[in-house]
Amino acid sequence: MQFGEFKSTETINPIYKRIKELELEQHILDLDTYGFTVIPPEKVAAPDGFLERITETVLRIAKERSGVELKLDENGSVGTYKAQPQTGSQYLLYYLLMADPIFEEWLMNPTLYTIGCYLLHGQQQLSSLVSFVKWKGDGLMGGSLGLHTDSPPDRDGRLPTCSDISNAAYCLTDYTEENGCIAMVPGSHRYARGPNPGEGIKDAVPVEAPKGSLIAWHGNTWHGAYPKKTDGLRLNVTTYMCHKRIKTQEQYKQGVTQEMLDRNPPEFARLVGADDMMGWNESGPDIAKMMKYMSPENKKLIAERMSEMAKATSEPAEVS
Ligand SMILES: O=C(O)CCC(=O)C(=O)O
Ligand SMILES: [Fe+2]
Repeated sequence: MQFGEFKSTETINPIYKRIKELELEQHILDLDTYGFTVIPPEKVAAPDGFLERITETVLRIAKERSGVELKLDENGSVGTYKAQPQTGSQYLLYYLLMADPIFEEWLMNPTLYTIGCYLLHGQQQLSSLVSFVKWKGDGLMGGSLGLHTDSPPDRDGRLPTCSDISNAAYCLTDYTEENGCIAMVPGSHRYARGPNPGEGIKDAVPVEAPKGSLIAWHGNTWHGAYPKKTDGLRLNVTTYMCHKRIKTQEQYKQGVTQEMLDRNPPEFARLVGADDMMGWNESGPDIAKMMKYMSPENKKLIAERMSEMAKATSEPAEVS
């Protein structure tokens, strides 16, 4: 029997095939079972030297925004950097896609792209691209793990059972518990709600991974981070994607330039919402722009629906 070609799953068959080609089956099983996975550097498949280039770029941007020159083996400081939230031992660098073309290259990384596609059924868009810059100290949550979900909960804390969010940290430094790595509560993505205060801490595990790894998780998974006890930086690039029906954190749809769209494949345009016609004014939706960047699967679906409608209107009305 041939899997990957079923008619009823036409839109997800390409994702299934990509997962197999990239040998990510184990990681999909981890995500489904435990709500997170660690993809080792060789399966992240970034080109040679990419990790070093992106690390240097993040350090350069940190210097531009804070006035402080950071070194991987030394503790940092906030300097003149104002963006919140921040503590005495951590801040976040935001809106990185607009800061250097290397982040466009990262966004199109096949492994990262495929994980987002799987969790969000091909309907993913970039919500934020940030770097958590962390050094010795209590971290963001004052010494507690700060467990939370990335999917925005309802007012009563409930979440949909599907994933609305796919998040992934590309580790630019080694992740160990002592180094203040991310904490996960295995299986918590199935609870479809966020943690109550203090809940989940005893079940949390440190997610240890060498630099160059990609730690990916389902938006419902309870997670936080351990305080950093060692000297030096813990650095990452975190790519947070959301389903197209959800608001994005950063404003890529408005910010991305035509030049950026032109130098990247149509998948990039869809990730930054160039095909999103919502938010129109008296001129109505920009259907031509939507059609220009729409995925082949959606185009096919629309063509089929239109031909059905045309057929239905051309058939003679039934006389009773
Ligand atoms: O600092 C960490 O590793 C946790 C970060 C986090 O909560 C996130 O990226 O959503
Ligand atoms: Fe988070």
